[in-house]
Amino acid sequence: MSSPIACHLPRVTIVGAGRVGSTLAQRVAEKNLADVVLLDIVEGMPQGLALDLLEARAIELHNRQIVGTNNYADTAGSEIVVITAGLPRKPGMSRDDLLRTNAQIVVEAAKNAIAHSPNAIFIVVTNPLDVMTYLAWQATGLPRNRIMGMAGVLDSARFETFIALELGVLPADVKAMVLGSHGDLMVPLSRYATVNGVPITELLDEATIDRLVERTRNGGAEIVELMQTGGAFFAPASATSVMVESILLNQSRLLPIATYLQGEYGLEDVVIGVPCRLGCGGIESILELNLSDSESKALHTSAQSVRKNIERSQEILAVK
Ligand code: TXD
Repeated sequence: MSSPIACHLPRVTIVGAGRVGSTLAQRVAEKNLADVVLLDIVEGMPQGLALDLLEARAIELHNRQIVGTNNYADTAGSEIVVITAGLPRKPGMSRDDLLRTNAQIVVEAAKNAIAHSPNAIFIVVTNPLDVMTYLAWQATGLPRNRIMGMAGVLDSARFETFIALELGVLPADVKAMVLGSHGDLMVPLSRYATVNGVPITELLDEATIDRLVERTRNGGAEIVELMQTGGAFFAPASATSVMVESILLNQSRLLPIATYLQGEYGLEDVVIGVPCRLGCGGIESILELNLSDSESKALHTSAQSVRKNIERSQEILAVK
């Protein structure tokens, strides 16, 4: 046999092999999208998860490589880096404490990852999402098209789910977009939500839509309340895998993505969720929708709260 040709298969690094990270690793490998490197600070854990995922390959019928590691050198040459590393908020921990802890983790992860994968596109998942994406953008010095946050795809999927449940229709037939920050101040755009092109305003009364919007805003908290220990991870991993797929397969999907704004929607120097076209170069363009006064006001209120937390994070990181 002649010597094998060296093949370069796309590689996705996932920093943080917790519930979102490990579920994402499974999705990426089983969708046959890329080889996966799972990195965590806990020794042995990502290695064990990688072995478990490898052992499922014969059953799931794919041949993607999955490596678990504690060493950034093993992530070298990744096309995509997803950052899910962070700590959950523990009892007695203030929001500021959480901001400090996760800011340090995300900044360190972003710097280490970019050092080994200078051409990667970064997707941040760690909360508070919009602020962490801003910090990772700052830490890497990447152009804004190559670093983004995942939240809107998840929040939109939740809105779509609640609309589908209410109407008794196939969830895949429902299309909706949620903009703004990831939290209480997110901006679900009911005016643009449809069931196979039919606006939901034709199908549901205002009070019902308001109820579904409220449930969407509370989507993460509803799951935390039920589970008691930790939060959602299946849908967050699915939402992130859609972004990974759109980049690797150059699908140019129009998705709500947390991105650094430079004047779009009248907003500057802030990261917030807006519709973006996502392809192999990262964010290809930002779509500026014609928002109503109340939608625009809600987006600005959302951005102001992110801006406040960005400023707080700068103070925290400056002190250390
Ligand atoms: O829509 C969204 N953006 C979100 C965000 C949806 C769901 C979850 N969201 C946030 O993602 C959540 O609030 C957390 O901030 C992250 C990860 O959530 P997950 O549920 O996966 O948390 P885990 O299971 O606690 O996993 C975090 C892992 C854990 O294994 C830690 O050991 C690891 O992060 N960790 C680190 N890895 C590498 N390097 C460092 N420094 C580090 N510190 C912790």
